[in-house]
Amino acid sequence: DATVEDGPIRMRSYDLAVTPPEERNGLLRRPVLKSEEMMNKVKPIVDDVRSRGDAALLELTAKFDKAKLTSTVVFPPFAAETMAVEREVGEAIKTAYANIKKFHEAQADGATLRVETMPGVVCSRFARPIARVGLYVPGGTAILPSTALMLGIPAQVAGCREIVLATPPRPDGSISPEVMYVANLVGASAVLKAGGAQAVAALAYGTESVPKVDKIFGPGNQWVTAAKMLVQNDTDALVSIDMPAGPSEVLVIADYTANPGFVAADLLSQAEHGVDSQVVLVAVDLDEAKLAEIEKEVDVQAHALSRVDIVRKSVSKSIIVKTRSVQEAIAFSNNYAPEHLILHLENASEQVKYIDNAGSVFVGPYSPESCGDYASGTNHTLPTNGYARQFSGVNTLSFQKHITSQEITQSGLRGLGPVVATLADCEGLEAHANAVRIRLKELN
Ligand code: HSO
Ligand code: ZN
Repeated sequence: DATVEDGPIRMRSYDLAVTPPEERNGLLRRPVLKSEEMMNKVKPIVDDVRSRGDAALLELTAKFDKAKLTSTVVFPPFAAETMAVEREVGEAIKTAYANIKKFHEAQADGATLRVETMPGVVCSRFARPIARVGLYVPGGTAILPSTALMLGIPAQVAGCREIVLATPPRPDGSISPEVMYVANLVGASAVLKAGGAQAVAALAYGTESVPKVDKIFGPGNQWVTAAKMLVQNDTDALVSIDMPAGPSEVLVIADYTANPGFVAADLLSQAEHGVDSQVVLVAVDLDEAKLAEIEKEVDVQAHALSRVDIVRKSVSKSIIVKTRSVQEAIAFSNNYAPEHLILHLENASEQVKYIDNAGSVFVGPYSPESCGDYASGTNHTLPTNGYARQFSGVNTLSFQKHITSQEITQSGLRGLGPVVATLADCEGLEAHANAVRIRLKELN
């Protein structure tokens, strides 16, 4: 990019107390995703892969990823040279793998829930893995083996039978060895060398070489997100998705105890993801000197980053919200419902009980988001765009579904049957009532 700009890298400030309500609502809003426009662009791609399968996939990969492939899927055992990573990186991946696995194993629902609701009426619930899952690992400006870990480990822990990992190939047709290394660790049953809407379509419908899956997971750009929404709505595809994904976000709440360098570093770690990353600093009764220190740190640290051009764009759209109290700050955060929430607060752990909406919380000065992004154990595939109000991040249960069952004894049916017959009569559904009465008659 030849149009590298210069000058300070700064956020815009708002004082919440004097911000009129409409503007205050504006602070909570993320940039509008042009979802309808994207749907129209993505539909022909999805349809093409659906009808022409591998041929379409190969053409689209040549067009969008500039990779000329002869086949799109690699099956295990993966060739050693495709997974060759530096020793230090391999060790780091293994430690991250162990932590993430430990946390996600603890989430697995292996127990059967059994409740006798009335004498002789036993209701149960048990979990089963989703058989075939597709994991989308974005390409683009960064390679993301961490995303392969975050999606692959819960799939493996849940016991999914088929794990298809899709990621765009590099122009030479290869996949980064780090991603292949993780694919192998998590027991991927296939690696699909494709990205964007075409990869999502291949996972949803299957092609001659790509196995069809039952659920598609993972973050992605607007094309990927639109394609996921599209296939989810097609009953022919019979596929579900993890969550509606948008650009990554962080909201940092900082009070007088906050270390300005730490706060700035946390803001920038999110800002470097992409030009559309959302970064919000909520200041709790900070004096101008402290705020100026944080802003200076943002500027200085940003200029030292290799991704300074990305950061410049995302920071310029980011905001500082000044509040008078922790309560006011947390209320704002709960309304914003950030993907990541970092608490640079005195007694930060005491405040967690007031957090109602957030994808993942980072408590205290020594819990940077980076740790959750890579290796502490929590998942980094989290709800964005305010969806933390009603969605959880990806977790082991995302790869399982629950089946309920009931077993009723003869005496149980004597007790429950009349209740059911009455309700069936009330709904005018005679056959339902008969299914009970025919048995009650036999029992008498
Ligand atoms: N912060 C990103 C995840 C990530 N960070 C991957 C580094 N690599 C979205 O939660
Ligand atoms: Zn990150």
